[in-house]
Amino acid sequence: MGAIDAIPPVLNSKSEPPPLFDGTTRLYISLTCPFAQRAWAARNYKGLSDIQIVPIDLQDRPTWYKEKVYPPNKVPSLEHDGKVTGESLVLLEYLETNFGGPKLLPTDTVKKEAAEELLKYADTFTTAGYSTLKKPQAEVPEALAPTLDHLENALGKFNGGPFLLGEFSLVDLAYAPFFERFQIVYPIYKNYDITIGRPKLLKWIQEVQKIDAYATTISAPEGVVEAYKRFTL
Ligand SMILES: N[C@@H](CCC(=O)N[C@@H](CS)C(=O)NCC(=O)O)C(=O)O
Repeated sequence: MGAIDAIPPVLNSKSEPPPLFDGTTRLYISLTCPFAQRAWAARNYKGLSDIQIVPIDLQDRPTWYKEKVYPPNKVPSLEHDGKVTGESLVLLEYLETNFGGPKLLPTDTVKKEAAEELLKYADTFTTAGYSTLKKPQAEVPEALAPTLDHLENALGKFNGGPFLLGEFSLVDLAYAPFFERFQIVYPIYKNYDITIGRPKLLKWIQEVQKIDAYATTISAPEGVVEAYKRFTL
């Protein structure tokens, strides 16, 4: 697919800004940020190679990013049509509405309702995932059960998956970057496999990771393990 191109160099505090607001559409990301990964993979899947990927180094952030691009100073953000939009879930819908390429939201009423419910639930899932990383090992399976079971049950609704609405959609992109990281770090830091007894979830993440548009956005597991140590403290 056209949009799966070489990843451009990462910009840091020493880098000049791109020629801002020159009509180019730019998606600012960090190569390791799960929020940014949502929008990055959606852009790839839709084949939107006209949207330039601009990776920035969050540990050594260019000052122009906050001053001239996105005052909240977070990624992702999208420079498009003379304005900048942030918030990953907002951006998923923005890409869906304002750009071409394969659609990532269903038109079917029942699936649309399910999409809305699951997109709303995404924050509950991520919050549970991060807060449970701080809990003692013995409490982990019970603390994670409600959110993991919610997704396992959701995967049974539409032709048994493999994706959350049956076919691949924005909903999968809302969850997968976080699930991918939790699947790596829970066995290591909490001796707990988050897919144990949840075969649909295991199949789901495997299928998402097979999609080229997503596969190119996956972070190296060693980097995830190292970066997530701080969430366990
Ligand atoms: N709610 C935001 C969260 C984005 C976010 O927290 N991104 C992190 C990187 S993974 C970030 O930019 N952190 C920098 C900071 O908070 O200063 C979204 O969904 O886009």
